[in-house]
Amino acid sequence: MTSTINLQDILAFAITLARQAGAKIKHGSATRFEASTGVDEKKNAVDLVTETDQAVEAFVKQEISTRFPHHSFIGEESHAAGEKHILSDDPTWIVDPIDGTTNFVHGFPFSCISIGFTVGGEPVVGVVYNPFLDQLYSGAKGHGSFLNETTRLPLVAPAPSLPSLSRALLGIEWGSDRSPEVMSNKLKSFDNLIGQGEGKAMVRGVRSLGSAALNFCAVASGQLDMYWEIGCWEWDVAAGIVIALEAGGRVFGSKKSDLSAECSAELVTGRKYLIIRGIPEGKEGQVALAKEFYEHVVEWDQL
Ligand code: LIP
Repeated sequence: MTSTINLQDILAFAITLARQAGAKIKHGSATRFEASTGVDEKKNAVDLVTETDQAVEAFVKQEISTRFPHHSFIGEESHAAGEKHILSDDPTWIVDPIDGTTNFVHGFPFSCISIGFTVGGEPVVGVVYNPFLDQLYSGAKGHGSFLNETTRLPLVAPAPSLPSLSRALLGIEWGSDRSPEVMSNKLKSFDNLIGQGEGKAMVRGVRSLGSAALNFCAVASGQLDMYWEIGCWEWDVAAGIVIALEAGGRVFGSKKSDLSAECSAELVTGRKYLIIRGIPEGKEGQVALAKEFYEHVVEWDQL
C-alpha cells in the first residue's frame, strides 16, 4: 500500500500544514487570556483543552479532507467530541493540534502540533512543530528525520554509546491521571529509576517536557537517551514514532510485548511507550537496555 502513496508528497503537505497550524497556535497563545471561554477541562482539572486546540484541529482536518478526501482522520479533539476511531489499514492522519496544552496555557514554550500519517497501521510520515521555538521535526519512512528540514537527526553522529541505564538522561511525564493507583505505580517506578541502592538504576537525570511528541523528538535528536510514558494516546506519539525510528531509535510498548517486534498498530494505540535513541550497540543494545529498564518499572493498564 505504501508504494502507491508518495511519502515525499505527504511529507511536504504535512510540513506546510504544520507551519500554518503553528501560526494559529502562536496567535492563540498571544490572545489566550482574552479568549472568552479560556480553558476547559476534560477528564479532570489537569486535562486541559482550549479554543485554540479545537480551532487548529478543525483547520487541519478540513485541509486534509480537501486534499485527501479518501484518507481517514483521528484527532485528539475529535475523539474528545465523541468521534469513535479505530486505527485501520487505511491511509490515516493522526493529529494532536496542540501537544503540551498545559504548557500552552501557562506560556511554557514546549507546545507543538503533531501530525502523523499511517498506512497499514504503521506510522510512515511524521511532523512535529513547536512554533514558539520555531523547531520543526520531520521524518518519512526510509528517508531519515530532520530538524528544520535540513539538519539530519540525531544531531550528533555517530551517536555516543549507552552501555547501561545508569548512564541515561530519561524523559518521563506525570500525565493527567493523578488517581492514587496510577500515582503509586509512577512514584514507585520513578524511585526505582532515579534512586540509589539495591534494585535502583540511579539514572543520570530525568526531564519532563510536558509533550510526548517533543519528548520523542528529543530522543530522536539524541538530547534524551530514553523516554517512557503510560497513558498518552496515538495522536501524541504517531508522528514522533516515525521521527525517532528514522533517527535510529527503537520504540517499545508494554514490558510483556515482544521486544524484537517492529512497530505495529497495536504499539501505536497501546498507550504504553518506551523509546530508546540510536546507539552504536544497535538493536541488540537497545533491546538489552529495554529489558534493564522494564526491570525497574511497574506497568498499569491506562483507562
Ligand atoms: C500531553 C502529552 C503528555 C502527557 C500529558 C498530556 P496534551 O498531551 O503529550 O505526554 O503527559 O498529560 O496528555 O493533552 O497536552 O495534548
